[in-house]
Amino acid sequence: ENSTPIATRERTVDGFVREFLRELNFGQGVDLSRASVNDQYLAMARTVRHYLMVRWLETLRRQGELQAKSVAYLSAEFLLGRQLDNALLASGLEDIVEEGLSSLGIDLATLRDAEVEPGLGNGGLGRLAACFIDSLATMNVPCIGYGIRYEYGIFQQTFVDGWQVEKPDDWLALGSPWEFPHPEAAVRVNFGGSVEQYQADDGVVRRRWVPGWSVLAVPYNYMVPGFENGRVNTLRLWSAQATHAFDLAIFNSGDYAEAVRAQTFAENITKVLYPEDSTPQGKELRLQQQYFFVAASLKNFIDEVLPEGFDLHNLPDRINFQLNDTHPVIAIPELMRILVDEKGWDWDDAWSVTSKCFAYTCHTLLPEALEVWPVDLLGRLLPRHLEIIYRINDAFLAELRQEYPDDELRVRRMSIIAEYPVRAVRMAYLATVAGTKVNGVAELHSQLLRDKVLNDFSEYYPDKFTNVTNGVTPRRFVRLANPALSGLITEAIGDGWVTDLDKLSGLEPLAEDAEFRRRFREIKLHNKHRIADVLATRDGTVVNPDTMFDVMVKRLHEYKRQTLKLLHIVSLYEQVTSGRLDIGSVTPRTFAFGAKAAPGYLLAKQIIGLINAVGRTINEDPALEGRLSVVFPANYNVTLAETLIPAADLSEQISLAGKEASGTGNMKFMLNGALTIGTDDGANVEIRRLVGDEHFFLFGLTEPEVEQLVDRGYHPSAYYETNASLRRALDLIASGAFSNGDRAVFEPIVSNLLHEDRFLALADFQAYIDAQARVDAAYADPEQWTRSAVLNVARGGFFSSDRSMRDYIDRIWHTPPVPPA
Ligand code: DL6
Repeated sequence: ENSTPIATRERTVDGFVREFLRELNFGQGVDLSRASVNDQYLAMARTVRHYLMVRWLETLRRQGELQAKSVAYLSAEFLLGRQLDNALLASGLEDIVEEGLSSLGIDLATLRDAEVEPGLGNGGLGRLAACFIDSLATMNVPCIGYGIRYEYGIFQQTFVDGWQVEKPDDWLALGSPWEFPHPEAAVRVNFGGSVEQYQADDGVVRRRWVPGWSVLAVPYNYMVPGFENGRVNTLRLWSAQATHAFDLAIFNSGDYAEAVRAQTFAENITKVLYPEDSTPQGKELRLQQQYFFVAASLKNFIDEVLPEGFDLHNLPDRINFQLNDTHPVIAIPELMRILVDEKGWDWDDAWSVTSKCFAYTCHTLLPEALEVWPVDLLGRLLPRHLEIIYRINDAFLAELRQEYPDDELRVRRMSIIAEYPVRAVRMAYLATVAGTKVNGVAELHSQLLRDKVLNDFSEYYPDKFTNVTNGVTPRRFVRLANPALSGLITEAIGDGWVTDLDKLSGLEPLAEDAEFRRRFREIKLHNKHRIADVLATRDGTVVNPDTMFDVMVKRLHEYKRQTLKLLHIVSLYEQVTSGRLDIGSVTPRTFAFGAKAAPGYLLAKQIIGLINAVGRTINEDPALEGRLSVVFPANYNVTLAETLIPAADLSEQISLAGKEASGTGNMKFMLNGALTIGTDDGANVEIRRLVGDEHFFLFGLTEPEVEQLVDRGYHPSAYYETNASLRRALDLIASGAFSNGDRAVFEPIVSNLLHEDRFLALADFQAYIDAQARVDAAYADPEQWTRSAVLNVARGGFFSSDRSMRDYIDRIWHTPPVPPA
C-alpha cells in the first residue's frame, strides 16, 4: 500500500490559472504585467508538468512495486520536437489551459512558438525513437528511454547567398522547463587506462580494468506521457561533468588553469550531436559519447532501477535493451564486464545472460553507415572491452569453424573483427552475434538485410532475423499537426483513431462522399494557407496556396536523390523558357524542399546551393507567370514538419530502390492526405500495397534491376546522350544559367551525375518525368485526386508507431502492457 502523499492539482480553469500565476510569481519571479513571453512560456510549461507529476510518480511507484518486464530503449538520438503541445494533449488540459490563458489575456499560440525544440537527433532514426517512446507510454508498456543530453543539438541551418551555413543550436539558452536534473544521482563513467591480471580472494586469477580517467554522468529526466491514460514513462538523458576528485587533485596542485581545462575536457563528451546521419566518422569523441551513455544507463538500471538484491541471472526476464542502430552496441561488452569483472561470474554464465538481454535494430543499407571502430582506438579508450570483444569473437569463430569446417573464407567474412583496411570491430556483427533478434525497419529492408548485408548471419541464425516496419505517432503527426483534419476524422468516425489508427479504415466509404471530399479539400487549402503564413512570418517567403504543393523534406543525401527532383524542375523550366512548352498548360506547383546537409558532405552542400539557385531564378522569371515556384525554408525540423506536411498534395519519396531503409516522412504525408510519387523502396513498398496502385505514382528501377544494371556496368553519360530533355536540363545547369554565368560553380554536381551518379538518378530520370505527367493528369481532376487522398488516410492506419510497438512486443520483447491500477 502506498502511504506517500502526492500533491494533486485542481483540473479547472480557475485551478489552472492559480497554478500558472504561482509559477510565474514564485518560479520565474515576475508578475504578469512584467512577464516576457519566455517567462510566460516557462511558467506555463512548469504548470503543465505539475499536472503530469502525480501520474509520473504513480507510474514510478507502481513499476517499483510490480517490477514488470520493461524495455530500455538505448538510443544516441531522441528527436523529440516541441513538448508543450504534446504534454497538453496527453494530459487532456488543452481546453482548460486555452481558456485560462485567454482569461489572462495570453494567447496560447504565442507561448507555443516560444518553445525551442530539442533537436537531439539527425533525422529519421532519432525521430523514430521519439515516436516509439510516445507509443509505449500510450500503450501502457513500461519503458525507459536512455540517451544523451547534448548541450548543442543538430545545427541551425541558415542560408547565405543560398549556401548552407551552420550555427550552433543553443537550445538550452532560454531555460529548459521539461527536464529534471539529478546531480545527486550522477554515476562515474571510466575511460582509458589498462587491464591488469590479479588473484582474486577465491584464488582465481582474473583480469580487471584499471581506468585512466573518468567523468560523471548526470541524469536529466524527462516525462514521456501516454495519451490520456494516466501513464508517464521516463526518458533519461545523460550529461557529462568533470569528477570532483579529478578537479580537486589538480586544484590542490595549484594549477587552476589545468583544472578548468580538465572540466572542459570532460564536458566536451556531451557538448554536441554529431551531424552525420549516414556516414558516421570514426571519431574518438563519438565513441566516448556512445560508451558514456550506455555505461551510465546500464549502471543506472542495475543499481537504481532494479530492486536491491535482484538476482542478475533473472535479468532477461526483467528487461530488453533495445539497441537503436549500432551506436549503443558497446553496451554488450559493458554488461559482460560488469558480470564477469565486477560480479565475479564465470564467462559462460555471463554470456548466457548477456546474450538474452539485447536486440538490435539496423537502420541502413549503406555500407558506409555500418559503424566499425579501429581496434587501436577502441583499445586505447576501452581496453577491457576490446579484450572482451576478442573473447566473444574467439568463441563465435570456434562455433563457426565447427559449422563450416571447410569454409575458412566464410569464417573470416563473419568475424566480428575486420582485418582490412585496418583491424576494426564491426559493431553490427557484434550486435548480431549477441542479440536475441535483429530487425530491419521495413519489409524490403529486412529482406535485403537477410539476403545481402547480413546474409551469412541470417543463414547461420535463421530465427534471429525479423522485420518491424517503422511507424509514426498519430498523436503528434495527425492530431496535433493537423487539427482541422483531425476534427473532420473525429466527426466522421469518433475519436478512437488517436489510439487505434486502424479505425481510419472507417473513412473508406467517405471517399465516395462528395461533401466529405469538399471538406477534405477545404482543409488541405486551409493547411496551405497556414504554412504560407508561417513562411511569410518566418522567412518573408511568399507561397501561393492555390497551387499543388509538391514536397520533398528529408536529410540531403545523394541516395535520396534531391537532384532527381531538381532535374524535373529544371527540365520544366528549360522547356518553358525555350518555348517548347506553353506555360499555360503547366500545372501550377509549389516545389517545397527542406533538408540539412552534414557539414562535411560537400556535394550535398553544393546540391543545397543549386536548389536555392534554381529557386531564385525560377521565382524571379516572369516567363513562368508565377505558376512554378520553389521554396526552401532553412532549418527544416520537427516543428516545421508539423505545419508543412499537412499542407502537402504530393509526397516525394524518390530514393534509389534498395537504399532507403524505410522512411517515416512517407508515412506522415500519407496520413495527412498526400499522394506519393515514389520508387519501390523502403516502406514505400508497403504504402503502395496498402493504398493500391491507382492511388500511388510508382516509377523507377526495382532493386534487382538496379543490381543488374550496376553489374552490367552503369554509364550515366549514355542517358545524357540519348535523352534530349535530360541533356538540355543538365546543359542548362552547366551553362551557368543559375549561377550568373559562372560555369564552375555547379560543375561538380553535373560532372558527378555524368560520370559517377552512384545512385542512378539519370537512369530513373525519364521514368520520373513520366510519373510526374501522371501526377499532373490526376491533379487535373480534383474529385478523383481527393478520393485518392482520402483513401491514403483511410488506408494508412498500419503506419502508426503503436502498431510498430505491438510488433516489437510480439516478435522481440514479449513485454505485456501494464494497465493502470
Ligand atoms: O528507421 C528510421 C530511419 C529510416 O526510416 C530511414 O530510412 C533511415 O535512413 C534512417 N537511418 C538513419 C541512420 N542510418 N544509420 N545508421 O538515420 O533510419
